[in-house]
Amino acid sequence: MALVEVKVPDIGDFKEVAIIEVLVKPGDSIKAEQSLITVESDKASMEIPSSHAGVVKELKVGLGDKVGEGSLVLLLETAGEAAAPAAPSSSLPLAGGGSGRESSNEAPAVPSGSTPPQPSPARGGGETGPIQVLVPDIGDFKDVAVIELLVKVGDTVKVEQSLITVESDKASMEIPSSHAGVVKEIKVALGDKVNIGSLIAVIEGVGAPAAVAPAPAATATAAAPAAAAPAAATASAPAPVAAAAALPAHNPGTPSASLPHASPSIRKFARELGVPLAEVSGSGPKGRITQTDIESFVKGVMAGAVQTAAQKAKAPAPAAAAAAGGEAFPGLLPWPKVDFSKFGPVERKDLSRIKKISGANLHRNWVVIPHVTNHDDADITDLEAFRVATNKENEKSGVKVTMLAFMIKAAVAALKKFPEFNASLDGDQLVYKNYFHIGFAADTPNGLVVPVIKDADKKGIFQISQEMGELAKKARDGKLGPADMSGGCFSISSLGGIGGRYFTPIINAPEVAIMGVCKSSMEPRWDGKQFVPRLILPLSLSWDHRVIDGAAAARFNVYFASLLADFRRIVL
Ligand code: CAO
Repeated sequence: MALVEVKVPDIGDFKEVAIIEVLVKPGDSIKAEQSLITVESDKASMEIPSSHAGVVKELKVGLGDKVGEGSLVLLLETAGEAAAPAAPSSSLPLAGGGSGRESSNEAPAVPSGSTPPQPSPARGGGETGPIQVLVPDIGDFKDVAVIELLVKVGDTVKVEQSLITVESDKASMEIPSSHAGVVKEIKVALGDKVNIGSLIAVIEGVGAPAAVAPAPAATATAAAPAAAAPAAATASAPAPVAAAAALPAHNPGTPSASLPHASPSIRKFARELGVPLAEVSGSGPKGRITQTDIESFVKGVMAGAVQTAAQKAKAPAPAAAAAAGGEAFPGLLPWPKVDFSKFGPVERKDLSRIKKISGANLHRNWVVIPHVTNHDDADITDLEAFRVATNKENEKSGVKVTMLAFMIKAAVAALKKFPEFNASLDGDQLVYKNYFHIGFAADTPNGLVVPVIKDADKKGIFQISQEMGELAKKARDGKLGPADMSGGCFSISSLGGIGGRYFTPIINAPEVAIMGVCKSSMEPRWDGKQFVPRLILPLSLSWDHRVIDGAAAARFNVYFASLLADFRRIVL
């Protein structure tokens, strides 16, 4: 075991640069070359890698600290005894004239503190007419990807104004213009790989000579550990304009006016998620974009997408949108923030896991699906008498039959008669199912779950009752597995054991309809001659108007009610 001091290696013209991210913490096991901190100058950001592998013992820097070559970053406990303290000057390659670095004779890299190169004949010399702007010597940045286009055709640019941003795996850097003028053509596109001498743009010179040779736009050195290949990179004054072969014109996309501040790893993270950095507002120092900013951006976009779908399908959905956070939806009032304790004693409890999951699903389903609910009544006088008699006959079996088992059977028959109720939307297609799995909403101490009776068409009332009892128990005990709750075609939500008249059940996507049932009650019904007492079951069928029309929904309800009124119809 040895304690190694990991220091900032030669980072070229990066002097006294601020730490904008600390990427490790004490106790972390890190590999050699793993990034430890990110530093930033006004033109480039760079991750500083570790010279050794080991365990972080102590951090010697913090956010906002200014560092330069040789600054102690952290103490690292390494496994090998021979591990020598990191010495940037000896173990790490130098930028510009240092050890192991190849530099171009034509356009030497600028070591720290050296004089910038003199103006080349082709740059800043008061030229008019088309001027080819090339990638200058960017040191060991080879085949680096263009990650941002900072100008567009027609823009007037100054000397040194950044044109593009390139990025290696450790650092990003802006490439400046060698000339002032109007951008006539952009010759690179996002994702293109460039090297020294690559043609970036054609500029129509304005004729005013540039007073001085611009200083390096950015110098970024990603220092590799001693054993690794040099990874120094220096962007210095542009190389002389060479007669570069004209590259095919690219569509430059929509360049952003200003460079979003983000480290290479954050840029990579954003790219992987397809997040346009220019649209993300940074909450870090100097508006720097952090990982949290990107995550929040993605969440905002997702919520917005749901809202957009809601607007298309069922506009407006203010309550749902507001519940999701008004700030995501322009024009919508934010969710009220109230200090309830001002009005009386309060107690806070976290939502249960089930409530969080079911809440998110219900919310999505409510805002995305254009719900309509049809209410109807079923006369279940005879069926209830049959149910009571059946339970009496089978008292000893231990299986109690409730109205819900009959409704599951009736639902199967109705789905067979109206197949679009046994379907799911998949893009522009409707998927018709030739199986009949019926879900039933179960109230549990932790929240709502929907276990599914599989192949209800192949099961009798007793078997359905028995399975329902088992699934309901599992639900209450919190033991339902994903398989118990998946594959449903249609759901029934029964509040019959509790009370109420009618309600609007929320469709359990990707199903397209749900039957809500409330408590049956004795009501007077006209039989053609007189009012007679009948047991009436209130039905509330919610359906997805993208798939089902109102007339079909009314027919479904009428048929469902007719089955419950005379269950013999089920065998017809
Ligand atoms: N009308 C009148 N009485 C009814 C009835 C109805 N529609 N449905 C059930 N009942 C009676 C039952 O017959 C039983 O009476 P007895 O004890 O006298 O026999 C009593 O109400 C209790 O029934 P139950 O609720 O135990 O059984 P069930 O099969 O009807 O329902 C289950 C089982 C798991 C679905 C139910 O317990 C449940 O959790 N319901 C809540 C569903 C829910 O929360 N829906 C809302 C979803 S949206 O937020």
